Amino acid sequence: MPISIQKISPAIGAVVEGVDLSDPVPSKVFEALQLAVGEHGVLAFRDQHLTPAQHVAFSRQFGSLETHVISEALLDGYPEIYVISNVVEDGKPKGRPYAGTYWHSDLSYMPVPAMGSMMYALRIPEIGGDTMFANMYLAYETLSSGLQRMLEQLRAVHDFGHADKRFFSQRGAKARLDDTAKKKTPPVEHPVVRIHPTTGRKALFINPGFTSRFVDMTEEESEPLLQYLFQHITQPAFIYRHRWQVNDLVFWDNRCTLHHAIRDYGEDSPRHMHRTTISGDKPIPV
Ligand SMILES: O=C(O)CCC(=O)C(=O)O
Repeated sequence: MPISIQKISPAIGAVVEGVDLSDPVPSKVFEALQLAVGEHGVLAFRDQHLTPAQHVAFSRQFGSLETHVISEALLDGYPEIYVISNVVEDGKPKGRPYAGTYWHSDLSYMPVPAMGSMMYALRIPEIGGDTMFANMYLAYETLSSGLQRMLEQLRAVHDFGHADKRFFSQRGAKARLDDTAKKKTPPVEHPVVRIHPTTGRKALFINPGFTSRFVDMTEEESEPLLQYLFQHITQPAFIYRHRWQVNDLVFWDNRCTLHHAIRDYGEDSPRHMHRTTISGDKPIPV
């Protein structure tokens, strides 16, 4: 069966059929997927039957893999797999529960952020637990030329601990990031607009989870423009919402998308996912 790549929503995402990810993909298919992920932002593959080793092998075709700083959520024997799970067995959590329940781009808080992530669904709640994805090319392209020009001159600070401050401390919850993980992730700076290395398109590169302020400005000064941009970025017309099925593998491009896991299911609804994270390059400024 030849490979087919069909758009899944007007703004972002495609479904890929005709590929079995349990075997190394031929170089022609690999090249098509590498182009497609930059173009569509998100690629969904249904009904894939993958062991952790096969998941890692497919991911490695796209680059070297990251080991997540939250070491207690790594899969035994497979440190390249970050487990996102609310399952508890014998009193021990099987992974990090309810990760990424805010808009973000994976590892934007690192000096070299992730190129892509591949999440494989092992257990899914009967209802709920979807993931939303937003198109950062469209977010940039739909701004006025004046604001585009201004943003192209700016850099922003990204900080893993910022999500705790923006989303969790206000709700009275305890910090989700411990001191060891914080020490490994001091704040970094990136251009606010980046050029995607395969499509050549400009994408906004800020996110509510990890972007704390613009460089050379205070948080207070940055907040009004950041808030405007966060609202703009996440408007419904720029979004695809993935309803997971067991055995889905979703590959997203962190250079031109944001994503947000929806926490609308409880501890009595098991959700268990494996994620690999593909290393990227330093963001290319305009
Ligand atoms: O669980 C999800 O749907 C996404 C989790 C997430 O945000 C991430 O892996 O970066």
